Amino acid sequence: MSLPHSASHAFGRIMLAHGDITRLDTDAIVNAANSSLLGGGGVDGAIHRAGGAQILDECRTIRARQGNLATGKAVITGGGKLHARHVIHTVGPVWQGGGQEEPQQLANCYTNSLQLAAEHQLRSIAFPGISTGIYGYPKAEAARIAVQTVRDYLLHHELPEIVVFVLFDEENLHLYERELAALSEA
Ligand code: AR6
Repeated sequence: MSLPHSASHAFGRIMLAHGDITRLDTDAIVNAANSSLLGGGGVDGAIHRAGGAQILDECRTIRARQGNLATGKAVITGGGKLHARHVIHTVGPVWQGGGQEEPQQLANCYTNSLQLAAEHQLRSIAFPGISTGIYGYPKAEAARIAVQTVRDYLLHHELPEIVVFVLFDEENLHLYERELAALSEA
């Protein structure tokens, strides 16, 4: 997937794609990892399967150096066999009803991933719907936080130039379309 096949725009820098994030050739794709950094199911499993052992090796090295990755933080590895040159691994919050700082933690995932991409001079980055699978975050609320956090970041930063939200399921795709349409009308 070289370009999002279903694109919407907000300020020309946010796009939507429907499908598998491992097929994107953005400078980085973001992994919805867990704090062990050692892989798992969902998009994490798909990225490690498609990217091969190099990504896991680098994750192990990072883990040996700094231990578990805290919720909301992000680290970067190479992309292994992926089209993307880098993977940014971030740990979304497990949904516990919303009173355990989950909204702020989810926003931190997006902001910290974008900052890391900018520090590495990356021009394009693709995000999955962090926490909206196994971690159980309500999808509508997660879409709102993702779009607003990225929009706010882009207003004040030149890099990354392009942000792609890659939605695996149609429900998420429609929620993001709605959020972006609301931004355009604002
Ligand atoms: N491309 C894009 N999006 C995907 C893909 C894919 N290939 N596969 C799934 N999704 P999840 P989480 C969507 O469960 O909720 C792992 O075990 C999926 O439909 O991958 O943050 C980790 O190791 C959903 O909308 O991540 C953690 O233990 C979104 O990606 C835990 O899951 C996130 O779903 C993290 O849970």
